[in-house]
Amino acid sequence: MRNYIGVKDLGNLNNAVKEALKIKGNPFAYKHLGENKTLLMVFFNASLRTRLSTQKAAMNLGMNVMVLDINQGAWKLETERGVVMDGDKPEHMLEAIPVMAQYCDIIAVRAFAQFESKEEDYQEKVLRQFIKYSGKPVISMEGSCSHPLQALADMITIEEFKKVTRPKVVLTWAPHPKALPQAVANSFAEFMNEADVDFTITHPEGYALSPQFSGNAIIEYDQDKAFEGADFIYAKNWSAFEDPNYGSVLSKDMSWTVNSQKMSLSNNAFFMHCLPVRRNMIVSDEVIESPQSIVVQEAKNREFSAQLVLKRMLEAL
Ligand code: SN0
Repeated sequence: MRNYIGVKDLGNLNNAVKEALKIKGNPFAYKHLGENKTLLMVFFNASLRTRLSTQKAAMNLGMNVMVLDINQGAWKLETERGVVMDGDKPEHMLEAIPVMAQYCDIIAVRAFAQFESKEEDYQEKVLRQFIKYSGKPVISMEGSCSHPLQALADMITIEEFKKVTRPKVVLTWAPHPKALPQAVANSFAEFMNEADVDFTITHPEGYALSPQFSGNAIIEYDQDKAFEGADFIYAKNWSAFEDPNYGSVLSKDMSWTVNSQKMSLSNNAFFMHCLPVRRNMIVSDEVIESPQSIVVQEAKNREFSAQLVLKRMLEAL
């Protein structure tokens, strides 16, 4: 594998999930692969799970790991060419990226949506610049419109917990105080469209995701109706995608919070969320603390989604 930006980079999704579960069964079996190889993780935004799970995955493979937090200790980076750099950004990405590439074999990057230009966000402008100017394999640790390491971990988790061959999976919007990217919801939808599941997305009107990601999902504006018969409830907030509201909060309707009464409409569904989660906005204390909540198991699988991607990249170096 050269780069990991979306589901297509995995080839056959079933095989990828099987391979990740095999790695989970024996995580240190490939320790020789990463000998004297270095992963550089570059963060433009905060992280807890991605930072720890990706580093752990690299260590399982015997790699060395370096972490750079742009905005905390590194020079602030200019991203636009042609700018007179007389402001607060001392370094340009056009030098910084090839320099970073000198010290590593694989680069993983987190760069959230800026919400300044939908076109730039949906072209994954920062990740594309890393691919173009580093000459190294690049992993998205959440770009501006997708989070494929999370979605692969979600896929692995559903495979482990499903009780029927073709479960009903529901992605539900839930309220949040701030404008969040569509990235997690986009990638989850992208992967579910490739998976053998019955997939519904429920959200208030005005929150349609990009059709490029929502694909063939059933769209249901009545959350209660969407929950009926669900085997998995995947909650997430996202800001509006459609123009002219791109990146805005249109609703904080607390009747969309996932609580016990709503879960009781489902088929005793498992509750999933990528975390971090705002309790009693997105999900009630009762639901996230219930035995049906599998958010921690889901986070554990971040290690194996990252390890699968790193393993395939190391094999192709
Ligand atoms: C990010 C998002 O894309 O929604 C990362 C999720 C893995 N979430 C946040 O930025 C949450 C911030 C907050 O204030 O709750």
